[in-house]
Amino acid sequence: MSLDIGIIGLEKSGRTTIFNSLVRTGAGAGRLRQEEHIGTARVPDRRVDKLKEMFNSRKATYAEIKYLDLGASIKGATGDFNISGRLLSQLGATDALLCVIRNFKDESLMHPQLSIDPSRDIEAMEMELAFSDMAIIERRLERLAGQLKAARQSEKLLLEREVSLLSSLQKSLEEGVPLRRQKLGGEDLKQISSYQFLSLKPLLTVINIDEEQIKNSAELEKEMTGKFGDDSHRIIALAGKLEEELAGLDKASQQSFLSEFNLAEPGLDRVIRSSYDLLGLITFLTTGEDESRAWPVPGGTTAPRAAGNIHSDIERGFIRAEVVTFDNLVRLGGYAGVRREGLLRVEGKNYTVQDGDVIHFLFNI
Ligand SMILES: Nc1nc2c(ncn2[C@@H]2O[C@H](COP(=O)(O)OP(=O)(O)OP(=O)(O)O)[C@@H](O)[C@H]2O)c(=O)[nH]1
Ligand SMILES: [Mg+2]
Repeated sequence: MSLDIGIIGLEKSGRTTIFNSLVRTGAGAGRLRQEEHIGTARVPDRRVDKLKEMFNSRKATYAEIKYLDLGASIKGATGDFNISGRLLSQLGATDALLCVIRNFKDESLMHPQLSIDPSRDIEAMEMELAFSDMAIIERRLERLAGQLKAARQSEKLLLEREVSLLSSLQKSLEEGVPLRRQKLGGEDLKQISSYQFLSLKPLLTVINIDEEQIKNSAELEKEMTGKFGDDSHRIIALAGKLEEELAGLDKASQQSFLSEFNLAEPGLDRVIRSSYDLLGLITFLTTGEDESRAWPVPGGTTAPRAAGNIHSDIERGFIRAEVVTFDNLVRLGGYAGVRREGLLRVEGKNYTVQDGDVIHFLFNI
């Protein structure tokens, strides 16, 4: 399953700094081109560590998210820059966007708008995404108008339906409602799935703050979330530069670093987890001598589909799934206890996998 998140933001907002810290834990980063970086981050999950310990697994494998730092900065709606060409097709292919907003002060580093104002920059980014979508819609509507003139009666209905859908999306965009906030039904979503609409993608805004602002970061997050956030647009404040240093330390030094700043966990862990939530993913787990592993699947995935993530043979030859919740498995100290309490469930092919299920699939091929 590919989970790709594209990083956007104004020039010098800290995108590469945050990218570097995010992918430090993963399989490492590489370059696509000059200034274009791609890398994976590990989704932290204590459940995997616990299973590895309980079952003496040789390795632990975590879910991973791919981040793309595409270099090209988005200049804001007032600039002369449009998201187009290579950048648009790269961003269009991602599952979600992460937008870095600068809130750190540095006299020696000019902000493109000359001052620090996160609300202004969030609005500008939203507008930039909306402009990109509006341009796509405009071009498509022009073409549709031409096609309609030449269309046979039987084709007309379909074309007219698309015109009416795109026109209503256009209207809402003009009123400042990003596509992700427009309650679109499955049919509509399917019809527009081939377009590279950026405001349709779930958005994670990361406000890049100074160390001194950490003590007020919860308030800042709350304020910005109140103004701009919702289920499909999460907002997190993060001290980018500090996180970059933190990511480079060993576990013990990290711990003392965190307590110095009164933090429960690295901010990056929250960013990664929020990315995961934003994508609507849940985790099921597998464990054994070989490996304890977290598997990301979209909420609502059935057992055979989930099995297909492990191997297509297991999906094809699916017989049943033996399922126990992670909490029960840990509480009862292993499978013997789980069986004794009757908490090992046998589920069939219509079972919907839940977050935290530890699953053993039975199959034949
Ligand atoms: N004080 C402070 N400086 C930061 C922070 N994050 C990034 N910087 C600095 O800001 C400058 C730009 O950071 P980058 O991560 O390169 O930003 P970018 O958005 O990738 O920039 P470009 O790709 O060059 O447009 C660097 O000198 C960073 O060290 C931060 O949280 N605090
Ligand atoms: Mg950069």
